[in-house]
Amino acid sequence: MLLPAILALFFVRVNAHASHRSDEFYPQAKTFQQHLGMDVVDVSTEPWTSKYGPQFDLGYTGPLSFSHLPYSRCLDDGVARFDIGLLGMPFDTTTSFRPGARFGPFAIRSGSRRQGTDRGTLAWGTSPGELGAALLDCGDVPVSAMDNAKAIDQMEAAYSTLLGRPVHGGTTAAYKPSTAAFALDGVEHPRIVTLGGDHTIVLPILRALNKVYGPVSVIHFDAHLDTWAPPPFATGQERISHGSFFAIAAEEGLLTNTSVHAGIRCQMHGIEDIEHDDSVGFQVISTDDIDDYGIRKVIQKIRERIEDRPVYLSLDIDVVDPGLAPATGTPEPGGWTTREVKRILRGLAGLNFIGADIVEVAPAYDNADVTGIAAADIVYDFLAMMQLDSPPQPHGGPFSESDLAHQ
Ligand SMILES: [Mn+2]
Repeated sequence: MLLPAILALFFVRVNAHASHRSDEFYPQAKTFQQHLGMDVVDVSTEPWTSKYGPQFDLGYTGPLSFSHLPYSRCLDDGVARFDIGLLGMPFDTTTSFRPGARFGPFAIRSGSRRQGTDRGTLAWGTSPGELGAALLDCGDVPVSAMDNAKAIDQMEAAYSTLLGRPVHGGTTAAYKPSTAAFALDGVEHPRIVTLGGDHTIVLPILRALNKVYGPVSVIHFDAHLDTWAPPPFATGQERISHGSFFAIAAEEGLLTNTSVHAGIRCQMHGIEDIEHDDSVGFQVISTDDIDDYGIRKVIQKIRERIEDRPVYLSLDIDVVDPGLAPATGTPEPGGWTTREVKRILRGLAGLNFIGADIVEVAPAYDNADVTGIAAADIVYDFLAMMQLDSPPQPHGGPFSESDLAHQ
């Protein structure tokens, strides 16, 4: 019986206090500023734009697109034109160990927020934006998380849809067409940088590319071979995993036999793994080759392997040491540094890239966003690498040719 009485008393007091406050703080209906003796500002004479200029997004604000690029749902929007599109494939249901790469596109875009594609670096000597390709974030493919066969078909359909779009044709005079010379129809096709997703996304991508270019070479940055033969007794769907998709692609005739791995250091079942890898069409550059032969030789060997063929680049973030990129499904200690990977990518500029991806970023395992930031930085490098005719020279500064370290 006591409680309702206490509550009733409380409400009476609160209401009385409220009306009392109103009278005390707003006598004669003055504004709050007037009451405090402040000058009254007529906001109509000082709109934001005349006082501070246009509204813009800060590095940490605004809707999330890659590096604040324009964003379009390109699968629907047949009007938006681009030369290089960024496309998320949030798929992770063929992962063998730690899942979570469906959040990769989000983590990479989030990691890119402080970047600008119109900003250059000393290492590149230019910026992706200056090189002329119209860049557009094409959003994410809404893939099924429940039906892998459907999801793989959805990714192929999405990639084919974008490959079939007319290109923008460049935003500056620096733009150069790059794919018509290799396309079976002789027409210039857009290029796509895909944000994975687990590594299986490359199978539907290669299927889509095959329809435009025929079989292609692949440069594959990864700690793992990803050419493993599907396990015995696997169902048709189980055969396709993020460790077998290159073997499936070779079965389907999507690859030339002139592909190359870079950064391999995984445990293997035996020499038969390497023999099978060879039959899928890959040459192996191991993680340790960078110490034994030097980074320039690593670059040279990749370039010699690919020559002037159309080439697709796929980079599994686990090629980077897990200390520098921990957020991935199958981490392998002893990897390349982010700096080494970035330097090799610069050395590949001028090859005939028809597309690229970065996969296996699983941000649930990240610390302080380091993996998402590293992945975004690598995507920035892709955008420059895919447009330049040749690798950039060392920046110079106080150094001359004779100061170059020889390896
Ligand atoms: Mn992989």
